[in-house]
Amino acid sequence: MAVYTPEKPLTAAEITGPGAWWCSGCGDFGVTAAFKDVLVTLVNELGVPLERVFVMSGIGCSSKEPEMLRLNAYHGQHGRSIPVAMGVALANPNLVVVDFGGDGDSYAIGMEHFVHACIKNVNMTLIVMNNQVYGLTRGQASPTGHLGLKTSSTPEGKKVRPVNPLKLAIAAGAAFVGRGVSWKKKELAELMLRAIQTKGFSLLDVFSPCVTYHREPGYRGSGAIVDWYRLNYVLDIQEAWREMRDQVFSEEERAHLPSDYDPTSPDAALYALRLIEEAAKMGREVTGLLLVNESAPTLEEALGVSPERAPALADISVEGNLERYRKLLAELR
Ligand SMILES: Cc1ncc(C[n+]2csc(CCOP(=O)(O)OP(=O)(O)O)c2C)c(N)n1
Ligand code: SF4
Ligand SMILES: [Mg+2]
Repeated sequence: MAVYTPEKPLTAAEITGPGAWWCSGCGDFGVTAAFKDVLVTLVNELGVPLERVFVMSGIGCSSKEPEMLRLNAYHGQHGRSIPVAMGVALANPNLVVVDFGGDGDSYAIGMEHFVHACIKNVNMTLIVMNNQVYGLTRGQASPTGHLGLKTSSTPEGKKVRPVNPLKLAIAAGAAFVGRGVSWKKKELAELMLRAIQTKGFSLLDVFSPCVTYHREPGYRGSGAIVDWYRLNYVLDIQEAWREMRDQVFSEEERAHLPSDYDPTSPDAALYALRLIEEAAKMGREVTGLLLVNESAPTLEEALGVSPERAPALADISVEGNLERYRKLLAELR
C-alpha cells in the first residue's frame, strides 16, 4: 500500500473547529489540545490521512469535543456513542475510530455498551473525560464520583461507592487500559497515541476536572480542583509499583519483580488490579499506562472483516449485483 504523505504539514489551526461552550478552565480544553497534537502526529508522521480519522461522541459537555475539531465526526445520543462507533469501526476498518464520552455517558447509561465493547474487543479507542459529575446537567454526582462527594444530587455526600472503569476494562478483556490527566498534555498525547495504535479495544480514562460543579472543601477558585487531584487523589502506576510493593506483594513475589511496572507483561492485568485496590484503600486512583495486550482477536478479525474486505466499501450497486439479488429474492420467496 502506498505511504501517504500530506502535500504540506497539517497544523493544529487547520483542525480547530468552531469551539464548544465550555467554562473557562474546564479540563476538557486540555484533552482537546492533546488530541490535536495526536492528529498532527498521525497525519504528518505516521501516514494517516485526516479523512481516515473518525470521531464520535454522545451528549454531555465532554461530548462537544467534535465542535472543537474540524474533521469527520458524529455527535450522537447520550450513552449511545459506543455502539455507533463500534458499527463504524466494523463497517470500515480503514478508519481510526475515536469515541469521546463523559463519565455519565460511558459508565452510567452507556455502561452496558462499554463492557461489551471491551469483551468484543472492537478495534477502537474510547476516551472518557471523567470529571466525577454530570457537567452538562449542572453537576449531579456520576458513577465515578468518590465517596463523600457533595453535589446537587448528593447534598450529604455520596454514599454509594464509585465505579472503577479501569478494573472493569481489565476484567472484561480490553486490549489497552490507561488513565491520563488533562493538565499534562505531553503525557496525555502519548497515552492517546498508544491507545489508538493498539489493536483492539482501548479505554483511556482521563481525569478532566469540571471547574464549575466539582467542589472539594478547601479547594475553591480557579485551578484549585487540579491541585486537589494532584495532592489528594491521583497516584501514578509507576510510583505505586515502587512505593506499595511491600503492601501488595509477598516477599517471594518481590524477589522476581522487575524494577519498573511493565504494562505489556503477561501479569500486568493482575498486578494492575492489585495496585488499584491498594491505592483505593488510601482514597487514591491510579493513573498511567496499566495494560497493553494485543493477543486476543478483535471483533473484526473474528468476523473476517479487514481493510481490504471493508463492508462499507463493498459494491452494493444493483448493476454489479443483479444476479446475486435475483438469487436472494428467489430464495426468500
Ligand atoms: C437518554 C438521555 N438521558 C439523559 C439525558 C440528560 N443528560 C444529558 S448530558 C447528561 C450527563 C452528562 O454527564 P457526563 O456524561 O459525565 O458528561 P459531562 O457533561 O460531565 O462531560 C445527562 C444525564 C439525555 N440527554 N439523554
Ligand atoms: S460545566 Fe464543568 S464539564 Fe461542563 S464545561 Fe463547565 S467546567 Fe467543563
Ligand atoms: Mg462527567
